Amino acid sequence: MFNRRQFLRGAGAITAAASAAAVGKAALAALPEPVIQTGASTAPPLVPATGRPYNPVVTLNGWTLPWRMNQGVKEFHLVAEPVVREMMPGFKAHLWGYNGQSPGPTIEVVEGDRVRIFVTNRLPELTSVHWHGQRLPCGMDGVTGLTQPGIAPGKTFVYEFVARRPGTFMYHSHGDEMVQMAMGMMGMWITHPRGRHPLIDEVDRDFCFLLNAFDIDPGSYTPKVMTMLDFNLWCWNSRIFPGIDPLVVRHMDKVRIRIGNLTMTSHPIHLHGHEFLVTGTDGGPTPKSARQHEITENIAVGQMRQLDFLADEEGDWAIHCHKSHHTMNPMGHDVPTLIGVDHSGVARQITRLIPDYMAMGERGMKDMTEMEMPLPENTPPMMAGDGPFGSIGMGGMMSVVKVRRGQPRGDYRDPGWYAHPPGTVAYEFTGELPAPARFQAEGPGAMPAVKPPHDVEVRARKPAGGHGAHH
Ligand SMILES: [Cu+2]
Repeated sequence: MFNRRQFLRGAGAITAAASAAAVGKAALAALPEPVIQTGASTAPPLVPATGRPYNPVVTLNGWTLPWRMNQGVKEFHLVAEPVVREMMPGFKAHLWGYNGQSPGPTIEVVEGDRVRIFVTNRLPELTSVHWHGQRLPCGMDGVTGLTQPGIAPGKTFVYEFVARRPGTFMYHSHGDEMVQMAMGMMGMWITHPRGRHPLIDEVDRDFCFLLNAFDIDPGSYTPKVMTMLDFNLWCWNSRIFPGIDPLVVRHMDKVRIRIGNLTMTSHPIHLHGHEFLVTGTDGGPTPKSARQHEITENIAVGQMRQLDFLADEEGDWAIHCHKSHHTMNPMGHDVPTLIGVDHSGVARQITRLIPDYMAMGERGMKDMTEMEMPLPENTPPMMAGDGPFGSIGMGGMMSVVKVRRGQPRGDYRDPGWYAHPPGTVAYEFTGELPAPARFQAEGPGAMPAVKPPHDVEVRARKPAGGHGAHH
């Protein structure tokens, strides 16, 4: 557990660090006390008590970092450190992050704010923080070796710049980047517009989350940092479904969802039941003439997207990555496809050798969600998430937008499952099935062969000038 006295003892030495020389001595008289988060639940929006007012965001399974005003400068304190992240109930991962969690806290500021961020390194190796997408002095860009020396273990560096343009941004490690990103060192940054903005509408609910991915073997706790593509945990804010909180909104709310991608592949994020406008990208607000309605938006690696929609349809609407492997939890990709294969005889023989053997997948793989398959300790189920009608059979990058007429303004509490009006749910047909008429209408004449198939002769010649051959 984090202990304040221990931290301050460390900070005493840090204050003397030469790296801080560029910043006024007054600013360093005392570091802002770091705020540490130990839980993984969604914190309520942090309404600003100081500085310009704005409508704060809600970070899914995350929180916003409180700040201190120091002579007109917003001061934040990020602590890079090993953390334990609950990725879903019953499954914890040993990650690296900031202030007790991965991802780190969301930083929220206002366009034009002067921001000072203290970054203390409590990792066993050097780090630095890159402020992804910000306009800033080059020396504040946070690239180890290029724009600054790495922050050595135990040291604190200071970053200071003006948040010049409004939008959705990210921050992440830029020292031993491959390892530290694979371990979860990232967070979101929101710069709210100063006053009314012609291209940024005011919304009732403003959600944000990062797309991130880990490769953690079943039964273990630490990500494999060398993995490049074959991740087995596809996360929103280092959480996997059903561990991702729902996005709870009031019927007819204007809703904004901001998403940043720090995985190594793109994610087509798909919302059910509504169309959204892509109102912002990495470059800032999208001109109104260039906006189009979408139901799926592909978010490439390193990109941010801002999606706005009117929640005018009540219900429990799925929102998920449309790459179906990304709505799954750990599995081996070398499992053969066995749909249609009757392997009951084989299973009987194998069971003589391996009593626990379980034949899988001959009717698809969803059966496995209902099987009580023994899993190693600290392993999430491959597909899980119980809904009101049974197993949802999904994991990974998935949540539910819950649109409710009765949801009070500003209330983010889960209202439970949607009570469908009578007669509006798909139902089982129990009458007699009519014979399919089209089979009689179609015949061999429906698509006549151009030419009866005869033996086909192909002449192939090796490009290197070898001998021709007849087949
Ligand atoms: Cu995906």
